[in-house]
Amino acid sequence: MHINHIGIPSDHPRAKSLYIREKLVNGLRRGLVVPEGLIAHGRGEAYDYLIGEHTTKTAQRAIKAAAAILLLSNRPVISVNGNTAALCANAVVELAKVTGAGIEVNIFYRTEEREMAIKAELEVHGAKKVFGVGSKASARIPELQSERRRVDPDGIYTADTVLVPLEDGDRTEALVKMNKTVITIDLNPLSRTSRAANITIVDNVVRAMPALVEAAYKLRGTTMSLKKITDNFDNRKNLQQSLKTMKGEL
Ligand code: PTJ
Repeated sequence: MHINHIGIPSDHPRAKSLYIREKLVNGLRRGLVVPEGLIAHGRGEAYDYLIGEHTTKTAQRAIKAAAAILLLSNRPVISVNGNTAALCANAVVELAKVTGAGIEVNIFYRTEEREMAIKAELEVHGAKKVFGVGSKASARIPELQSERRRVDPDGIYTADTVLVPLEDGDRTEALVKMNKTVITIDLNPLSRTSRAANITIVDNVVRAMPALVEAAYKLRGTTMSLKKITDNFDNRKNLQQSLKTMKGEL
């Protein structure tokens, strides 16, 4: 049995889940994550438990459709908040590379220090350009009151597709109203975000983001019609299927 430096034995039945918590706590200490982010994660954990803490077939279908949309888009952008930066900055950068997407920092609890910390974290993982930091976030999403309304005119504001992992519902609704295609990753299939998005991946961002990278690499090299994949995807049905899976687990 191996015990790591933070004291989690590798054969602990919930080791994986505890490692993820540690990543977030570490992110909090480094100024990426807000305390509220830990609460949000706790809610996510409860839903993760209900789907069996693995990427379901239903989530895989959404991941494939999301990868296809990202590849088809002219100006896709990945929106990054504190939790996403702490949990999977690496996969965000990789996904941006394979799909040609931009990366933008967009946070609910906005401070310049956090914006800079998240940008630096993305750069450590290889991001060359990060939108939305400081005065660059000079455009406004109409009808949105939170700090999330401030976006980069060269990023989210003019994107055709936006990936918004771990989101609050308001902005998803506002982005859809702006005629953007919105993809989200949210473990709660009942959230306003999940219902408002065009494609919802009901999975832990820790698994979904690397799975998106893999799907994008696969689809990039195939002759399959990406349009057909996206046309055949029905988000409402997919969400219902996720709920069924949760009931089945019970
Ligand atoms: O970094 P900031 O300032 O932008 O703040 C980020 C948080 C997450 C605090 C903020 O966006 C927030 O308050 O989010 P909500 O409204 O609590 O929504 C978070 C949603 O993400 C909930 O539906 C959770 O179930 C879900 N969630 C939490 N952790 C994960 C998750 N979904 C996927 N993977 C996770 N690890």
